Amino acid sequence: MLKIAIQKSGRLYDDSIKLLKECGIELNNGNKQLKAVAFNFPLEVYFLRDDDIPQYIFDGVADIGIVGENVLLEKNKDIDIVYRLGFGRCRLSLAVPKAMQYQSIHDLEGLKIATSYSNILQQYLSSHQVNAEIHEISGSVEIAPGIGLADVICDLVSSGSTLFTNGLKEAEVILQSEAVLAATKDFSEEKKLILEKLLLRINAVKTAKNNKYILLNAPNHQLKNIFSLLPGMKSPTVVSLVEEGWSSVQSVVNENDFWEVIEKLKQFEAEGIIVIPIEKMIV
Ligand code: PRT
Ligand code: ZN
Repeated sequence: MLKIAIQKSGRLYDDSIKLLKECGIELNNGNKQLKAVAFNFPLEVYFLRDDDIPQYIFDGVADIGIVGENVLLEKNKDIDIVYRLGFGRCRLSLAVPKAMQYQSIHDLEGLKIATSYSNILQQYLSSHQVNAEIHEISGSVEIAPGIGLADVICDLVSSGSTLFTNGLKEAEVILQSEAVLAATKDFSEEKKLILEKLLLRINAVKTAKNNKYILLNAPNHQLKNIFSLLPGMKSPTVVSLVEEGWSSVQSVVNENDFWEVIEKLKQFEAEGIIVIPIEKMIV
């Protein structure tokens, strides 16, 4: 059985559980136990504090885990990132009091910086040859300047509202982060096969989310133009309509260029465009 560690509660919990569910993996974790076994997939799930996940994977207690890249880099264990999951996005930033005239990282020379990410911060400061005093605290970093504990902070930011309400402004982004699937470097052949199966499912779920199924009608003289916009997985499907000179085209379109493609399709006389979400996509 493959052992996966996920966050027990917190910002990554819901998305981690949702991902397993979308992969067709059913768990019985109604009472928030420490671990749960999947009914229909050889997977055992451990519920842990996110900070402990890299160590558990490194020690081999868990084989894989879902954790923020920020935590993984801070803990600096010799484990691999096998999939970037696209949720839990945030950035690790240096933030300074609003009134401070911040121009460059060198303005932090000699200052006191509060953070829960002292390793990442130290590396960043060293790479810019800045000497500052790092004050490690485990939570509520944003209040440190207000209570005189530090001059500036280095903390995770998503909307920026925590910084704003604490009279701080973002000065430098040190790291862009998202949840990742991390894995031990040391797998048995059996576990490797289970991980491959899991990754196939995760990839099918994520690829489906990034694509939409599209159906449209178009005059035959525009089909070449339309195919160039909608290459699809292998190539688009074309079916003749009863109406002479017209065809129906079916393909997939990437979420990122969706509206741009739709606008061009209209220019190429496409009509009756229908767009449908895809549940799973195995390329
Ligand atoms: O109990 P446990 O130790 O497991 O959880 P935790 O409290 O340490 O972590 P948790 O649940 O807060 O966050 C888990 C992971 O979510 C982090 O390691 C990040 O990878 C990711 N993540 C994404 C965030 C945020 N966004 C985020 N905004 N983690 C924390 N924050 C905090 C930030 O520290 C600050 O206090 O939210 C505040 C800022 O948010 P904005 O929206 O006001 O900018
Ligand atoms: Zn934590």
